[in-house]
Amino acid sequence: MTVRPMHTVAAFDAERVRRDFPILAQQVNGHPLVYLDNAATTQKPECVIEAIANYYRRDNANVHRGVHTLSDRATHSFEQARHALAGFLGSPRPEQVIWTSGTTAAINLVAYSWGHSTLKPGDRVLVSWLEHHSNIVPWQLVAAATGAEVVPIPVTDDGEIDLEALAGLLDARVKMVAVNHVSNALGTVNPVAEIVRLAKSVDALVLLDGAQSVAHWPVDVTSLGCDFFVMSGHKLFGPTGTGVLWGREHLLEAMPPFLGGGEMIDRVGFPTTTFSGLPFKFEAGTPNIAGAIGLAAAVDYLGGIDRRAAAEHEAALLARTLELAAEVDGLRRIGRPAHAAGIFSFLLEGTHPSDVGMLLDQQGIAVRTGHHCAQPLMDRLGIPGTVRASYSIYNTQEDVTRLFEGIRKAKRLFA
Ligand code: C6P
Repeated sequence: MTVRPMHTVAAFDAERVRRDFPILAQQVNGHPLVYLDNAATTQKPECVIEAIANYYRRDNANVHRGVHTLSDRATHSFEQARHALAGFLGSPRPEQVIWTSGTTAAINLVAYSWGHSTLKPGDRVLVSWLEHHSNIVPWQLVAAATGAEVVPIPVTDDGEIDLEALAGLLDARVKMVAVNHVSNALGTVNPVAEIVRLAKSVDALVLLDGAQSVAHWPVDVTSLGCDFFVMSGHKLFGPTGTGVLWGREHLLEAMPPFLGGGEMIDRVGFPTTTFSGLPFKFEAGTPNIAGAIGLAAAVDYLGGIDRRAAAEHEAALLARTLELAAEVDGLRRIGRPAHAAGIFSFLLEGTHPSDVGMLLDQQGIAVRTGHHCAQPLMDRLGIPGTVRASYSIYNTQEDVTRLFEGIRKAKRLFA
């Protein structure tokens, strides 16, 4: 599959990239918008918005059903989108790409389908203390139903997975190690190769939650060595309500359907029904056709970006952030991972995170505050939550400067 760039950015230029995102050119509360909530959701380039609008303007029809021209066009674009995502993720076959509504739905699919059919009393699923709730709760639900146990992998005070502790937890009871690629709360980039190597030493499967990694650098599921990889389209410049479960073919083949209904069947009868093969076995009901097409447009857009340069640009934004943070009395960075993606979590002495967030918003600066759907991690670190600034390809050094002007103003107001 070849990705055809819509346009090529010769040298990485955040100002140029920025102009592709119409939402960024607005004032919020009387100030130019500084959007630093990219870990929650990224903004969408014009080409993604256009792809969705054009689909509804010209091609809208249901897929895999009709003999008419519009249905044929919709089906073609929808399946082309699957090919695009397969190429983007380095999947050997497009059939290994299952459309979901996002990371949460993808993890639930694995937990229910694989978990219910495989886990037995006494089996263990390891998840780290760094996980988002969506990589904890589905496993707890399946554990409650099967008698398996969910065991947390310790993390260090710096916010890194404790690999020695992980090694100590591994034995024949462990059937699944489910961890994120990048922590949404702290930005920690987890050492996937080492985690996979350890998990494989006891023949456990590895599910990698890539919700926070795919937008920051190219991901190749084959070289990562994981068994399942999950992601959300809306954190990758695509629309909400889209996502992917990627899995090894033999595992997906062996897993029973999760949801039943149209699309996923071969033949329905009484008393028995037979099911479709991959990927349709896991795609009951009318899918998010426009969403898949929009996500493919986002992937196409990224094909025109020098992603290595973009990653270096984001690293430079984080480096400058840490320099400026060191100059602010009473500012405490939360988590100090050796390898971090463009996420900066902090607390300001004597203030509540949500008050800081509101004061920043008044200055047109969008950040997220709270527990970031990572309550166990907040408990582990002994804090109620953080203020989180998260960077993307369209953020600039000017945004970093504005963030710290905002922080200093908040500090003065609370003094
Ligand atoms: N994190 C954040 O602000 P969904 O909602 O299904 O698209 O993604 C869930 C999810 C799973 N794993 C990780 C690592 C995530 O960061 C998220 C979403 C957002 O941090 C919303 S809570």
